[in-house]
Amino acid sequence: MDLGRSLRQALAKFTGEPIADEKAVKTLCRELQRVLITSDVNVRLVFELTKKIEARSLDSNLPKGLSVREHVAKVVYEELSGMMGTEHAPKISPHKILLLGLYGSGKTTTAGKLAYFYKSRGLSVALVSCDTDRPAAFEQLSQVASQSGSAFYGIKGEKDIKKILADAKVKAKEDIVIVDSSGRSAFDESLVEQLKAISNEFSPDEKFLVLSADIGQVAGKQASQFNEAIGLSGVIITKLDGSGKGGGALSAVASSKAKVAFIGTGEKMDALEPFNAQKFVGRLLGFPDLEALLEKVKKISDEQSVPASLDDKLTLKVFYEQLRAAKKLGPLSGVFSMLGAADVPSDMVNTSEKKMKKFESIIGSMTPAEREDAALLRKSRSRIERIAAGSGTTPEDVRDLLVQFERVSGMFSQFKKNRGFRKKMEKMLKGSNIDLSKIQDN
Ligand SMILES: Nc1nc2c(ncn2[C@@H]2O[C@H](COP(=O)(O)OP(=O)(O)OP(=O)(O)O)[C@@H](O)[C@H]2O)c(=O)[nH]1
Ligand SMILES: [Mg+2]
Repeated sequence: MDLGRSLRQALAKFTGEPIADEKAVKTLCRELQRVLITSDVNVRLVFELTKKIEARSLDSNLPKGLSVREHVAKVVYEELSGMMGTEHAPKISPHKILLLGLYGSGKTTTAGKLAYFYKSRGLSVALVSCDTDRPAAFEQLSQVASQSGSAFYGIKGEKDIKKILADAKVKAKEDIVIVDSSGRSAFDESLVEQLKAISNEFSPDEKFLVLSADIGQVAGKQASQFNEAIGLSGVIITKLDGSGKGGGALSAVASSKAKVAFIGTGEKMDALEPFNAQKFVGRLLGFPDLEALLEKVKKISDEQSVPASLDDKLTLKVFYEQLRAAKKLGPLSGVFSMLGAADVPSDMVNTSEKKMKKFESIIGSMTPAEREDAALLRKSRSRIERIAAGSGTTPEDVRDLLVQFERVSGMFSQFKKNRGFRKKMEKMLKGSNIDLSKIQDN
């Protein structure tokens, strides 16, 4: 089961709802619960998350320049990112790293990937084999070192960690020195002893616990155990590419006292990246550029001459500017897909784009006086015909725009009396697909 796909489907279902109201938000939250619990996210975390999403989504104080759908998408993105963790900025300067963890978690592979990571940032790297227990560990790390183009140190068959590390200390002049250690089938005292001994000899700057995403929320418990016993600088979660439990592993570590530092997303040397929860969740939700998009929306709405107060009148001119603002955001289809509504039938997206273009040219063909006072048009068939001819549309199209505009104006004046305004506006928006919710007083 693909977490990203399920999350995108849940969000697309919401953005495709006719009305983005309380009921739709509740349905979205239930859907998110199901998806996240399937990804082995702890049930308590899931409920905390959806409670926050629900409360923030239904908050009637919409941030400036956002429609309800954009707002909810942003809230889901922010809360999910918050639950998955934070951001790690790796030190790109000489330092020493110890990798530790249970059997098969990916320590040795990760040593190579980290080496590759630092090498491609211009640092020289050495790998040191301190897995004195597993017979083939020495050869495996030596291979990984040559794959990643790094130096390799170790003493084959040597069981004494002190000797290995003393030897490496003399020989290794590289910027980054990474020690690979033995695994265990479970957390135990003998492993803690061994890791403490390595720490004493090697004095690592970073101690990274390597965990496989397969273990899901158990990752939280392991992170806590190792953190208490030896003090971690971070956790590396591997095999995120093949596991349906990645969400569970990441969120569990985020809620422990340890933090995710890197994630592994494949067996190849380049399949490792510093963890960034927002980037990760953005990718899952299918809008890697959400922040950029929202920035754009905000910038444009700041530039707009939206009615400054409730006493201002909504004119066709403002309507036109709103329309232009929406167009500046790029093709609507792109905006839709960034909001996770990739599954909206393409003909629906195309129709609304076409309609927007028409509206824009119709308003462009009006005189300034007509844009200020739509009543001039309502009464005059000849004006409507002139505008239709000037914009290459039909009088029907012009009337269609006037009807839309009137519905919006009607709601705008109701806003003065009615706090439930936004919900009605959302209903309206469905028909035009123009983001008129920007016409508001805050
Ligand atoms: N798909 C995938 N496989 C991975 C990833 N990281 C490691 N593996 C695979 O996981 C298996 C175990 O990896 P190792 O690096 O040997 O694990 P280890 O922790 O060193 O294991 P021990 O030394 O036995 O404790 C190998 O087959 C790796 O190729 C990853 O991010 N994605
Ligand atoms: Mg190993």
